[in-house]
Amino acid sequence: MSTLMVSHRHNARRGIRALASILAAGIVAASCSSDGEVEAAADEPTTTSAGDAAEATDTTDTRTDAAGAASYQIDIWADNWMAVYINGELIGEDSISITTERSFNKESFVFEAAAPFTIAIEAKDFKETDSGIEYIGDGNQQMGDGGLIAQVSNTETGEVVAVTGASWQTLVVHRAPLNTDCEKDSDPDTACEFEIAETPAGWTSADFDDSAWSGATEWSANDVGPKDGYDEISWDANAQLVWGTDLEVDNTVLLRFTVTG
Ligand SMILES: [Ca+2]
Ligand SMILES: [Ca+2]
Repeated sequence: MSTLMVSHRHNARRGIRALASILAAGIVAASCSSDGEVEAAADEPTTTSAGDAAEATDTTDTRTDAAGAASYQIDIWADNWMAVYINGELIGEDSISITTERSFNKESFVFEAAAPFTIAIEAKDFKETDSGIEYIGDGNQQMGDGGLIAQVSNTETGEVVAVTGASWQTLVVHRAPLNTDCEKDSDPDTACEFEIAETPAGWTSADFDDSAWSGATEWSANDVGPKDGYDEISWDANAQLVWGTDLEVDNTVLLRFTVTG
């Protein structure tokens, strides 16, 4: 279906391995870059809903052009990092860099929107390199794991209008390591295989078609081990920790949900 990009900017041995991985999976593009660059390069929200074309302001937290707009707050906790978009507009991102060790924290962002509106979240588990491994060379060298929970409430009425769960659509765009037995290898950048899919253009916009994506996988608190900041939020009873199908191998996960009103 979608066109996928393949680039090999690393050595031939890695390239061959990555190509073999692509042929096996048939779905992915691979590249070797430092953390986050792939997503950032393809991440411009290129389409917006009707009526936005004339909006030339650079405000980042309001959408006052739509009739019936209300004020909402999204509470979110992620292992390790996230950015939140409403109808394609970035309204907030994790205040602690993903490269900060044990960067666990909650965030709360306030925004204005008129239902229906689409929430899009880019979530990243920390990985030191595209190998998917962290603490490389240290005694605790390992595959890190991810996890995220969020809820959206109307700031005036307190009504919770969205919580994370299986009804959110997800696309995993960075998976590593595919061969998890490389976890303790002395050279994980050589030994570990990875898959990096192209981040779809316009994926944060309201009219993006995510019907081919998968429902989020719900995980228990025991699975994720949510920590610093998690207990600072009074989570709605229906809010679930979510991620891809693998807490360790799935490193960058895109999530979408539309609040219908
Ligand atoms: Ca992590
Ligand atoms: Ca990981």
